[in-house]
Amino acid sequence: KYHPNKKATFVLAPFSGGQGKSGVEDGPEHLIQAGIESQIKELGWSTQVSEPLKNTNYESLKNDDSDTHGNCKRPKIVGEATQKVYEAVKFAAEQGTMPITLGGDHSIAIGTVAGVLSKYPNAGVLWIDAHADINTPLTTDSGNLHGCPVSFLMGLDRESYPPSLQWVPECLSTKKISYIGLRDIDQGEKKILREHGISAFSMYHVDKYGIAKVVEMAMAAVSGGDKDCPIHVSYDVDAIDPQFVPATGTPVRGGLTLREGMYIVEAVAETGNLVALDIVECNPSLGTEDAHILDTITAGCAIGRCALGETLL
Ligand code: NNH
Ligand code: MN
Ligand code: MN
Ligand code: MN
Repeated sequence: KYHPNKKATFVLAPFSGGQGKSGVEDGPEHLIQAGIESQIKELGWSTQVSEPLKNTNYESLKNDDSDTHGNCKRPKIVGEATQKVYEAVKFAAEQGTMPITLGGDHSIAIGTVAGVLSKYPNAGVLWIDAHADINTPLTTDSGNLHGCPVSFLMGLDRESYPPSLQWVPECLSTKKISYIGLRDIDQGEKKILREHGISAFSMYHVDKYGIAKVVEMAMAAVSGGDKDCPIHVSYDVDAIDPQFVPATGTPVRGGLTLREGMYIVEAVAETGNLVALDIVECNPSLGTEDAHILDTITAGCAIGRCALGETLL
């Protein structure tokens, strides 16, 4: 419904400053090398590529130990990179194309979700992840900002934000997000989820109801009764079990099967309501053998194809 002309923009976000491990900045290049763009073209989409971070070397700035704010690590580069991603995603959406953002760590979703919500203010977000990524600068233990994007988008604990992230619009309602795949949530995050009544389907719910019912319930939760509600899927590949997706920074066992992971985006594709997709946290440096890298990157490509309609007859 939203993209009858089948135009997509690949927004490349080779950024790793939202967490400590290097290599995740190579995710976009590996996905492109593996053919994600040509695979989506084969599905009838025309594509273009946007590289908002092209002229900045964040990797060289990553070791600046003075870049901290309270417990938050590297807020300056996270603030700058996410703002660039925001502008690129916003522009891609305003042109009437579907932004497909390739990360990079999940902090970049600060930019993607804010960009998508500026074009589609009532969009719902499906956050597919082993983690809730809703720590605030006051609750984070690790200080890694890839564990915090959702709280910034909601404006939680706003007075604690580093100056470099004060540009982030308070754009995401606690009623417009639903999680699928959760299994490693920090205590402070549990409290936030509970206090705000945020919709969340953990692996327990996937086992209990099955993935089809869970996706249906998650879409209903973010749509608020609107059958045409636009949907942004922010897909952290660590939602899928590390036996299928091993090359990622914070693997957690007991995750989605590869088929369950693909089903989620197939079901969203079927509604015609998908307006944006992020594929994040592929870290090719963390495979201990070549097959680990290949499995991870091919799973990332499969998520992209399924979301853009591969399995629709
Ligand atoms: N909750 C932890 C933190 O805030 C882990 C976050 N790691 C992720 N999130 N990969 O998706 O640091
Ligand atoms: Mn590198
Ligand atoms: Mn995660
Ligand atoms: Mn994440």
